[in-house]
Amino acid sequence: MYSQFVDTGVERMRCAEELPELERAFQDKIDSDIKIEPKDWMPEAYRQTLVRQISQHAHSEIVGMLPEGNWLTRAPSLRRKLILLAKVQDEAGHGLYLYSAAETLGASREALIEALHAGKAKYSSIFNYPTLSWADVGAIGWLVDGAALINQIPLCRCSYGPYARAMVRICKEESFHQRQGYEIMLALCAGSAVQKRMAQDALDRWWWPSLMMFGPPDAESIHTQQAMRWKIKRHTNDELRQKFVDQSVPQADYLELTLPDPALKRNEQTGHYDFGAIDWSEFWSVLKGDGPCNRQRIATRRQAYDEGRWVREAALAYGAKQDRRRAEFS
Ligand code: BYC
Repeated sequence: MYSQFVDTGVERMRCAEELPELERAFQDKIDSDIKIEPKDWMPEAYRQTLVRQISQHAHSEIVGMLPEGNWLTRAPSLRRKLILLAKVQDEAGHGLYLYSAAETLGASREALIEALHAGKAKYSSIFNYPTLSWADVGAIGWLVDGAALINQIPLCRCSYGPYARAMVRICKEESFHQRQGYEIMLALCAGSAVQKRMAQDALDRWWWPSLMMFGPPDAESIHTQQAMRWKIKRHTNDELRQKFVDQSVPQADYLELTLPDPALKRNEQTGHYDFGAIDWSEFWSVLKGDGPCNRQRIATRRQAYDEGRWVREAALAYGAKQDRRRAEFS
């Protein structure tokens, strides 16, 4: 257990006296781009912010397997099935690295998972929408993984070492995910009229929820300012959303698809694309648990956890047996 979590009266008094100095030294480290590591002193609010963000991120990866998992048995060819299977497995891996990163901050994985299953923990709003056709798998890869990549590349430079390092590998894999999605869209758009319509329909349904992935507008983002001071976040929600729009317009043009936003227009002065108003009431309603699939997602996760209990028990029993054997022979 790290020294700042030791809750003795003496320790608390010592910390209270030294707090301003510790906080100054901590912020100096952040300002000099020195990574914070698990055993370093950190303000409690920094630790809690990281546990919140990393665990929400881990939950998003795990719940994020479900919309695409829905198409594993229905992928249109063996090649597509293999690729999708690999992608979904990558997401499970991302969830596990991220739970491990949260554990370095003293959070217990069981407690985090319990909060998810109780409907108390957040995960990305995007995974509460249904996948109605194969084109949705393409749209998720292109747009959702594309948005994730824009959000997550800056996290490779996050001030907390274990999170930043986990993000390096995650981003490499996300980049493959984005390309597999775009390649599905390319194939559909070069196919029959029906396939092209499927691609357009998927784009119409996934576009606005993808913009919401970046979080509320800066003016309503309660955590951004402090998270940027601590260099957990390097850009605001609106900055990243704009980057995503600017990147997606030429990609949609290449596919000869239409982004479902009549207000979308290049602004010659700023060099960016202006876009229409986002329906934030839909976003907040999804966050409250009232999106199209929230209840189904949590029920599926709970069932998977219960049905996997014997695997966890068997792995623990095997580990204990190995430990006993090692002790006997040493
Ligand atoms: N969905 O002050 P704000 C993936 C919450 S994984 C749900 O701006 P912050 C992928 C926010 O948590 C995608 N909740 O917060 C996986 C806060 O609520 P609390 C996940 C959202 O933290 C598999 C409140 O709204 N990526 O892409 O500064 C397959 C106020 O927001 C959302 C990550 O987790 C949302 N969209 O900024 C394919 C990346 N947005 O906690 C793809 C890491 C906001 O006060 N996370 N909220 O109750 C981040 O970068 C930041 O946490 C966010 C939000 C930009 C998401």
